[in-house]
Amino acid sequence: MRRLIHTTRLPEWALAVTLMLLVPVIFSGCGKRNDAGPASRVSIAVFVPGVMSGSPIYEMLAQGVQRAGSEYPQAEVQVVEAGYNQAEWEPKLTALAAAKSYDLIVSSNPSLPALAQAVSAKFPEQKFLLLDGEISGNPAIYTMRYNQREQAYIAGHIAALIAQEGKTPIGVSKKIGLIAGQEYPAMNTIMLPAYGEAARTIDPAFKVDFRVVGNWFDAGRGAELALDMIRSGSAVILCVAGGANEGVVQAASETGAKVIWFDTNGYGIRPGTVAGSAILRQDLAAYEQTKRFLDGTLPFGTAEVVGIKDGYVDFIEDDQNYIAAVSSEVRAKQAELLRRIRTGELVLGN
Ligand code: RBF
Repeated sequence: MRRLIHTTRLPEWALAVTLMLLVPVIFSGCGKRNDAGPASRVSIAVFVPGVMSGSPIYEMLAQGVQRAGSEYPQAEVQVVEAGYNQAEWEPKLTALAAAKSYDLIVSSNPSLPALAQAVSAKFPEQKFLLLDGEISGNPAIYTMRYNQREQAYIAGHIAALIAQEGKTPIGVSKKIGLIAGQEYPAMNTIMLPAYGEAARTIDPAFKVDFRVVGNWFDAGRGAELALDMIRSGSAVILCVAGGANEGVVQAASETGAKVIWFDTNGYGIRPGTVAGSAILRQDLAAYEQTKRFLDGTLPFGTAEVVGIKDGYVDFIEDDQNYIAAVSSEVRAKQAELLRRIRTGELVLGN
């Protein structure tokens, strides 16, 4: 492992600017340094491309890395929120690598591999562990991407079952909604198509109303889009919009519409309104892969894709709020789909 304390040729003002840019929000592992001295310390930065609050995928990222760090006395973990201005991500990531203070930078987002690749060209010694993205062949970068075709498929399946059953103010409907924070390749080419494809296995007439917030925080805009969708006939809406999800849930609960939650178990957020949770075990992935790094076994240069059979993508069926919100007929059909995927009877690809 590289030494934590080192000499740097950056002028003092550059260092000050770097530190200001990197507003550290959480420190953990402080005080856990062992007596062997700084040479044995391992410093890990969690680079959050956005903010954690309201985005379960980032909350899980930080939790997982911190949990791994807490199991190794020599490890220290620092979480850095890069904010919503995506133009600032590359300079901020560059500053983090330029500081030469971190043995590993951990992050999560489909846009991170390209950014890390650019930073890696300038700072080839900097190691990256990237989740929810994919790149292979760079000896400094390891990636783990989730099978989001499966995740969106199981979400579309339950959404269509509930819409078809018609126990909402709209009645029987062949239209389901999807609200995304922004358009990006994984959304447009994987999640949106899989969501509709699953719905059309329930009835080929199903259509998807797809709307985009334009950012990952505007709950007011999320609510507006959801209300408009409900007025146009979608009573079940999948939300993948970070902090804007809150507005979608609010609008749905006021109108009796249903929300399908993505990434974490969302039933408790608004019992009765949240009627499905298609999750990623990003906390587990972050924990396990950080541990592999700390054990010296993380296979840098490789890219893994994991899904339902590996236990990293799932649908939560045993939550009391799900059981109370969704009829036993719909739950039985959803359970049957999950069984077929888990046993390999239905292979969705990725
Ligand atoms: N998901 C979030 O929950 N919060 C975010 O702030 C967020 N920002 C993103 C920014 C970009 C540029 C991209 C490509 C995706 C972003 N996502 C965000 C979506 C995230 O990567 C993932 O696709 C979803 O969380 C669904 O698993």
